[in-house]
Amino acid sequence: MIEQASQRFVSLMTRDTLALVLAGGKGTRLGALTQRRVKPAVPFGGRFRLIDFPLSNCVNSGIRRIGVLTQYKAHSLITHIRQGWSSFRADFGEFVELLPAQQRTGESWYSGTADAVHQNADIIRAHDSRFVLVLGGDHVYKMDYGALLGMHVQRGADVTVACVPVPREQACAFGVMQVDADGRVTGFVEKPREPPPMPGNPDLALASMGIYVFDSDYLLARLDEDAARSESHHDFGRDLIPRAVAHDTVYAYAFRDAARDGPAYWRDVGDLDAYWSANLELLDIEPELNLYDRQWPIWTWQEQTPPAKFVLDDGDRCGRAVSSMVAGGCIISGALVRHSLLFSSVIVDEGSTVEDSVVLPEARIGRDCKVRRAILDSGVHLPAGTTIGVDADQDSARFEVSAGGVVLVTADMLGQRVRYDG
Ligand code: ADQ
Ligand code: ADP
Repeated sequence: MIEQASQRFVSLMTRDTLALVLAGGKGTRLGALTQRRVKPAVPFGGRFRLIDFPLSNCVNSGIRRIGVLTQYKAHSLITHIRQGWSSFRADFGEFVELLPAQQRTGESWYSGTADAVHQNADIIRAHDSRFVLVLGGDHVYKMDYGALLGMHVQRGADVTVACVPVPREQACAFGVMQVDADGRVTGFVEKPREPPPMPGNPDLALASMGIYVFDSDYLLARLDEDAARSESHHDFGRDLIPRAVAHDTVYAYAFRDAARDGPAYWRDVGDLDAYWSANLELLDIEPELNLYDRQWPIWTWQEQTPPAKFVLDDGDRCGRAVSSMVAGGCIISGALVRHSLLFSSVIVDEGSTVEDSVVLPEARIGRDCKVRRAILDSGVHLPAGTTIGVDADQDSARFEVSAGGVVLVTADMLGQRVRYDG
């Protein structure tokens, strides 16, 4: 009975929430993968784009009023949102709407994450929701935002920030928080050089996930103040959240996996190595991120494709894939694919071997190629006999090589024309 009553309560809150997905940032650490497309539009998991994760989390949590804030290189992101996320019923009060930088408040384009939200203050006010949930558009995770909202209301917080513990040496890439025994945030530093450790655990630091719940009136008032402060960067992590911690009531929501009794899966695919390993981790027999979970599906848009096909070539070589995921439309012809993730409509020709690689849609690997530890961008066409991941000097002369030795190949690097929304 209590359970039922509290579920009803959560559904009232999720319906009274406007989610704003920040998807305009000019991330640079994914190198040439974000040369044409903003990071939330980067393909992930054989079928999805990064932004599908926060958007699916919203839908699965019962939040169906969503704005997506775009600015930098938004073409493929806009195409994807239009194709995959525009069928909400406006007459039910449900929508995913694009909020591009459009100089609603002055002469400038979005200058920081808080400014991006502030420039849409009139739209937020018009939607008249009690809560605003601010999300990054580029993290991989499955999260019920209803639980986060529930805690926000229970604690009577002005702001609630979702957080996970991360190894301390990685914490300088995040906002790092300190909390008291009650879960109240007592300190917040954005990307500190020396991240403060978690009490009793010197190897971990508590990272902000960049996910914030605000009461709408509170948020709009703080954004007005921030806009007037000339010394501000107009950024949530650098300005708004630290000030809220100093002056107001900020609580931390620990993102946990009840089944594992530990921190939940959350990946900030910050650089090429993290992108490559987060994709290949999906090939584990029991991956931490289960994409086959019918309780919490990840939605997307994808072209209709015929099934993946594995064929013998003339010399009777068997086209096969082992420890791999192969999306629709792929043809593996007399080639071996091992421990790799192939997105849709990839073609691998006779005599080639693809190992430990992530191959984005519509790439073609010609005959007798050897590809190891690589990321092939969409539309890449490797000429017959190409080797990648075999000769490090040759790779670094032609392609982008990550710190961890993963080779990124884009169509531009091969002087090839690219399909614009790939
Ligand atoms: P970062 O991810 O480094 O840190 P940022 O680059 O501001 O912060 O990006 C956050 C999100 O906002 C991304 O989805 C990005 O695309 C988007 N964004 C950035 N600038 C934008 C702009 N001008 N207009 C629209 N969208 C924009 C943040 C927090 C940290 C936290 C990490 C978690 O600041 O405290 O630890 O997220 O990854
Ligand atoms: P000019 O000063 O010759 O107009 P700009 O490079 O400033 O050249 O602008 C060229 C066009 O691009 C203009 O139409 C301008 O409005 C548009 N523009 C400039 N900056 C941006 C931006 N950050 N986002 C979207 N459009 C922009």
